Amino acid sequence: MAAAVERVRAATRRHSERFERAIPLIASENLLSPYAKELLISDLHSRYAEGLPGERYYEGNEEVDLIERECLELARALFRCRFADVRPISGTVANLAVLKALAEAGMPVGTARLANGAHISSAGFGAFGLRSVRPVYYAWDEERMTLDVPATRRILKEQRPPLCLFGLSLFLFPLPIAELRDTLEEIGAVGWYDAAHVLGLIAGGLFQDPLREGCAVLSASTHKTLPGPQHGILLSDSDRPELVGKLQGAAFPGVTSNHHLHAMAALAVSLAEHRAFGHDYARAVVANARALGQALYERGFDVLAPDLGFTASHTLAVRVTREGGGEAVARRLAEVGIVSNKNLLPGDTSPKHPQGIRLGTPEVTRLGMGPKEMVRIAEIMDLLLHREGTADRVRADAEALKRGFTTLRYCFAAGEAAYRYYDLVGHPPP
Ligand code: DSN
Repeated sequence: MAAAVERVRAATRRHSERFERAIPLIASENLLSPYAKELLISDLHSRYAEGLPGERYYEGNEEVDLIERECLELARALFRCRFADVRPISGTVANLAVLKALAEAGMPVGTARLANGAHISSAGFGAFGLRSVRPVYYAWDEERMTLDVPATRRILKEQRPPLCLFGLSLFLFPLPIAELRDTLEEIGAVGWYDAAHVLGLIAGGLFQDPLREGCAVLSASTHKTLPGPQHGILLSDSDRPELVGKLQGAAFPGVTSNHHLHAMAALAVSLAEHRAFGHDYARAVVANARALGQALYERGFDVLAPDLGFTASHTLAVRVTREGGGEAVARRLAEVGIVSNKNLLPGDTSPKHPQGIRLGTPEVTRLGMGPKEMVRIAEIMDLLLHREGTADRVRADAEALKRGFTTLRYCFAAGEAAYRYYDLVGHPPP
């Protein structure tokens, strides 16, 4: 038993040290601040608090009530809305809550296709399938990597889905919700925005403002461009109590029992930190993504949407057919310490063998990298994938670049080591 404990502790330490050396470019990942991280290992982790503040099913929740009220107030202020619920324990669970609240079996629900960047929640094997709703696919403009508005308008008028999901996991550009708003109103559809990827950009005022553009409800995870704990959130600015009531009932008891109080407390800290630093952070994230796109493009990479500056978010999509396809390229990059993921691109049919990779700048930006370092990352990728640089040489270059960037920015208590979680715990590291 003790040996198993040591094996797991040691593996976790090796994992952390690997990421300390690596260039982390997964668009959906980020680092937690020291104040947020300490709450994840607090006693809150051991407790239950079903229900809402002041209406619990367990005793001992006085401080939990205070934390939850604080978290809700921070969320409502940051996103300028009347309603927040911080009980979904992940983005997918938040999506399930929306489907439970606003959909029923057999209902047509608007969404993008997976190959055009939609999240697996929209799939038959995901949350849509679980709720037995029928996807109505929007038309896609491959050049602009967003919805084709006139064609989507026609589809919506024809199929009349009562619920329309806007949101992507390959989220390069804002979605044209304001342009489709009149159509949504005409067919009586509720607009639903999955902001998981771009939550921190929205809060920073950098992307789009879906609650003002025509979406009644927003769901999200809280650990991507919003650098919080792995958790979920629901937001709405609706003044319709029955909508809010349905969302609350879906969050609990619909799709959660306990809502992971340690993560909720960490989320409160992350929201407060984002109020202080979010605008500067979001601006730097997007500037870095555009700089990385440009630098890769100049080195012969097929970065999507070159005429539009590659991206307006934290994410880049690169077609790597010439370099061996998404699976091989993501693996070769990981072997030298550049961590990304293979990704479906428009036209792809096999999720296991897609033509793309997805790159994101949330984590490298949080560590203080800027456009100069984005050029350096592009040079290193070019060396590996176009100039036959040896793995050892490329790995050494990547590690040398990373060495100067292991402290966190854009948070209180900045400057702490980002990956050495065991420094926080107070007993000897494995
Ligand atoms: N799987 C996550 C992503 O990488 O986009 C979203 O849940």
